[in-house]
Amino acid sequence: MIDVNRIRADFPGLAQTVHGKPLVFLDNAASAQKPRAVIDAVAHHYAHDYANVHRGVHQLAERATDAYEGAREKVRAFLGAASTREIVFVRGTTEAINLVAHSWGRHALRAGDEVLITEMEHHANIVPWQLMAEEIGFTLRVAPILDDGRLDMEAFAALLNERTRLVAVAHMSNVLGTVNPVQEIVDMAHAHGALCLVDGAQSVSHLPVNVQELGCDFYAFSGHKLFGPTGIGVLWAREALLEAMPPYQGGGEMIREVSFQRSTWADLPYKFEAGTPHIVGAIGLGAAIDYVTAIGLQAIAEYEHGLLEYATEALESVPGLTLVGRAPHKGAVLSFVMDCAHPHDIGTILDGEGVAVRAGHHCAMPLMERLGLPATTRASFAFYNTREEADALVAALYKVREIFA
Ligand code: 7TS
Repeated sequence: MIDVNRIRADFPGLAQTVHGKPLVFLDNAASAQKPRAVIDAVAHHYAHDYANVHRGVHQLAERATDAYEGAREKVRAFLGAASTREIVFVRGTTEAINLVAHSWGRHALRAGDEVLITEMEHHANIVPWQLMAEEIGFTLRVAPILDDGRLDMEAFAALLNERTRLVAVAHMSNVLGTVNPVQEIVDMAHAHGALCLVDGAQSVSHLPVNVQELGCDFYAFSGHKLFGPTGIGVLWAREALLEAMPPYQGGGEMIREVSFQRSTWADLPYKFEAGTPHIVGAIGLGAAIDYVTAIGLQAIAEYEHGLLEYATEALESVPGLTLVGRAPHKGAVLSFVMDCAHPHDIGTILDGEGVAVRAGHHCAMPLMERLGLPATTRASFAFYNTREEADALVAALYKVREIFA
């Protein structure tokens, strides 16, 4: 069970007022607040153990390397991966997908091949494929969604064929909250000889993930949405795939030997970690993983499901408000529009009431076009949010009605 008051006490960022009102932070899908454990791990490392990794012969370099590689092991266990050789530290989900598109894509894709994505993808899982499609000449295909925000599985199945080489799909939509049936999608992709990349940016902080159980081939996520630092994220991929893929960036750390004639590559995962990495970011991410693991992702998922049900019913009571995204299996993301006000104006009024949400296209412009909306307002919950905060959101929305309706 989640003891939300005890959890809230761990997050110093939550205990403040904005515009004279208690902060109600409902912008977790954009980025999450940090627990003291993460802040302290980062500060401690900079204060006591800081040095570059892998190269020094001295005590601090050894401590920094141990902490950095220790974080990699925490990520491995968190994802249920077979080996730390499969855990590549990157800047975030965006860089992870670009790495796959540029390295695997350039190596494996040919003109005439197809990459299949969905209508609910974030720009980070659209644009890298467009860039590579332009270069290589493969075709980008898009599986549609149903009106309630579910993926249209029949249409998805019909789009799979012998030319499909990769299916790249969000585990959970950042706009609709939809949780996609990833295991089924992976099985369908594999049955057609295609690989499957899962964009886990929104899922890792809300539900248990085990890459070996999912059976996918690539999994990407960002540390900052998992209560860790910005600028650090993870690409997990099967070892055999990473072995076959050429380096993404060249430089220090990623080589075995360099001469002016030719260079050879370091072992996994270092082949994909050119340059000095975000050492302290990785250590902070390790602390974040320890934190959420101690609470338990299953307990988090159950608690947030209760919040979602409560907030959904509360928002439905607001006259003139329409929820966008009603999939039966969804995370605690509530996008909505109101008949009386523009999403950005709603966001501004809510901010005045202390309620932090996001308004706009949420980096999913093709999805907004499918929905026939220029923008939505989005309240996204984390396990430190409460039913009282959902009530505060609703009260602030009544204020919006008072002002605009
Ligand atoms: N994929 C999904 C599904 C996302 O929600 C995001 C970020 C990304 C990829 C990119 O992650 P990044 O850490 O590399 O930027 N989504 C959001 C959002 O919904 N609001 O701000 C960022």
